[in-house]
Amino acid sequence: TPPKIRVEFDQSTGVAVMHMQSPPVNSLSLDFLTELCISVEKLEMDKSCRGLIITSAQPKVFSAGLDITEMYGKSPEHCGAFWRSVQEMWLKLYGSNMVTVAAINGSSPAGGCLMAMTCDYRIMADNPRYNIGLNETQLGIVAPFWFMDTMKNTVGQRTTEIALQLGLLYKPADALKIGLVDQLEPEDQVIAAATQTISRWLAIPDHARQITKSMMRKKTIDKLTSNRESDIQYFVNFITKDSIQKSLGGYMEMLKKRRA
Ligand code: CO8
Repeated sequence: TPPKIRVEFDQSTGVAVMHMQSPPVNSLSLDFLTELCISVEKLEMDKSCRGLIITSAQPKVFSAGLDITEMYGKSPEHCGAFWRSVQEMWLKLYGSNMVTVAAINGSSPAGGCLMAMTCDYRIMADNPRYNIGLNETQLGIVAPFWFMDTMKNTVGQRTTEIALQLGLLYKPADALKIGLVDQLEPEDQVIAAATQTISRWLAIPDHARQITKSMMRKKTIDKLTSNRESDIQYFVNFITKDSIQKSLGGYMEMLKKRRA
């Protein structure tokens, strides 16, 4: 199978661009997340790499979020391994020493939004057909505490309460208004704008910026790190319930019908 992640590293700038290329919609499968984590780890260990831009090679979609087929009709063991890889992705990206910028060139629901929120800065394509947000409740599921924390850290408590209960997906202009994204650009300029932003961030001494980032995020990261196993247990119990499986099945049907 072809690689789901393609990394372009520019030695002269110290910036890597990670293209997610898992057709059709970059859904976060176990394989995809494993590959992504390996790529991030490699870059993290490479001292010459100081910045990372995450973007999509698929048209219209940044990432459709967690791959629902990894949570539907699967064994508890599989669901557990899958959830561990979701945690790993979040821990690696939210705790990265690199400057990270999400170049959101398409829709970014649920896990896609989570991934974008792990970055230091978000630039979204100014196309009203795209949306972004944590829409879990619309699927009859509940965003885990660390999804909630990440959103709270991004847009604040009040906005998060509303967004999460209603499972809101925001158009780019509205996402900008609530601070879920930081900047809008015409679609074909999103990556160039991300490159520009990152060079500004890289002008700050690395150690000072890194310590600041890590101090800001430490409490949130420690909360998951010290509850990892119970979070997996909770997820597996929740997702394998008959009622939840039924919701997920219905949601997948709806996705397919909508297209037909
Ligand atoms: N997982 C698996 N397959 C998916 C997913 C997904 N998340 N999203 C789309 N697909 C499939 C579709 O079913 C479709 O399959 P097929 O070709 O067989 O019909 C194919 O991908 C293409 O999808 P669309 O035709 O819908 O493509 P569009 O370009 O029209 O739309 C969107 C793209 C906007 C991304 C749209 O597909 C969409 O809205 N997808 C669903 C997104 C979503 O709701 N994701 C939520 C996942 S749950 C999550 O991330 C966090 C869960 C936390 C769990 C906590 C429990 C405790």
